[in-house]
Amino acid sequence: RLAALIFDVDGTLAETEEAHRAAFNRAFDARGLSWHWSRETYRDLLRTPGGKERMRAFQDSLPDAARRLAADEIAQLHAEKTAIYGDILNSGGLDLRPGVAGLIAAARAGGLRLAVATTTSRANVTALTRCCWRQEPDTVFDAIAAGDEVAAKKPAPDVYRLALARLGLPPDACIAFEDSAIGLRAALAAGLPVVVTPSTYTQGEDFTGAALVADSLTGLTPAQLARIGGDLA
Ligand code: XBP
Ligand code: MG
Repeated sequence: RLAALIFDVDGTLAETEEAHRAAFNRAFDARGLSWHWSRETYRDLLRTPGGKERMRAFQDSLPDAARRLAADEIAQLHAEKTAIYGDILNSGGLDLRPGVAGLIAAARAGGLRLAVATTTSRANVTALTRCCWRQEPDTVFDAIAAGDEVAAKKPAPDVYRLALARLGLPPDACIAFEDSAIGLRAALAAGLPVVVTPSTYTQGEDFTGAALVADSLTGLTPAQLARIGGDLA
């Protein structure tokens, strides 16, 4: 029986990646680094989930003569990026994707529990719920599992397993919502049925194994979701 919905954040609740990209570029500029991530570069870099991991992958792709940042410098730069991302969301300009607010409200009214399983940090979840719901994350969600709390980020199932543990529920009582192939693999590996709404950066990826692939969550009801969960259980 369906008991909870577990949401990815970036790309699923909102189209956040352009705000992330702007925050990375501003952090690079503020440090005097000559790094700049265009949309095309960022599309490739999104194959590496996690901001610190993404900066490391980018650095590894540079010529040998380029200046290398040590692990603690990457961590510091990423903390600066997170602060800038918070400022960007704080100044508005980011909306939830269509259907998200309605589904979350209907699920809550129908007695379902709500959770987040994200690669990004809890600080960025807070920035998003304040920006889009004008509420604290613990008011919107019953459980939050973030990438910096687990040993392995998506596509590993760890962050979904942590969300399930915090909900105290088995995977067949939940449905995961994702926008990317990497996130889909993480949720499937945790045994969850998955609804995929591709985002601007993940259009055309391989969503084999998804219970449903839809343009948006608009019009999706808890009753339809209970059937999706039931069919797969
Ligand atoms: C999102 C990500 C994140 C963000 C940046 O993946 O990969 O790395 O791009 O966030 P998903 P941080 O939607 O699959 O969770 O810089 O905070 O890591
Ligand atoms: Mg995502």
